[in-house]
Amino acid sequence: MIIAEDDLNLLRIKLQELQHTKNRAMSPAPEIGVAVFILKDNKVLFGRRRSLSIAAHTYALPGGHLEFGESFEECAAREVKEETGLDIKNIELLTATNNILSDTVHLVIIYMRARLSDPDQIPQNIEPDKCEGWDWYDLNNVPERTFGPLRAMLQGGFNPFPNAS
Ligand code: 8DG
Ligand code: MG
Repeated sequence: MIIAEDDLNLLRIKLQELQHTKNRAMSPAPEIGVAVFILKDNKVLFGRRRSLSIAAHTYALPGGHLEFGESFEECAAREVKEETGLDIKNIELLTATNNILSDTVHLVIIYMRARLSDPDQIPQNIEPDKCEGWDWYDLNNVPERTFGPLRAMLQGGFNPFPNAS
């Protein structure tokens, strides 16, 4: 039987998710995620997640897990590049949240902000198995199904823009 490359990728991602879920259940530990508000004019980049084990089908910021030995800024630049192809600059730490979502899921999320190195760059959907696509959203008009902790933060008045009152 010949398996198409796309199906193989999907299988790989499913396997990774299963492994993640299994690890969480076997040895629960906080996970460190880095999520990046990329600011362009008065908009922010969101992508709709596919069926990942956490936050499936919700809109979230580009980002991922902090790797061993990595700074927050390095992680932000790497994840943004891997997921969107964009190069970012002026990467700054904004805040962190501690989200205990269930008996097995405890996320510490580091929120960063950044600007596009070249403002004309267009986001590409480099990991189509993980994301349905990227788009710029006004913060007053964020997608309905934004990932819970992120939505709560924004609804609570958090604003990633500098000089926001
Ligand atoms: P990796 O495991 O390949 O390093 O990264 P990933 O596959 O891109 O990880 P991810 O699920 O996108 O993100 C890492 C963790 O951060 C995950 O537990 C979910 C959590 N997270 C939030 N809010 C956000 C957000 O706005 N964007 C992203 N990408 N992740 C978020 O709690
Ligand atoms: Mg990600």
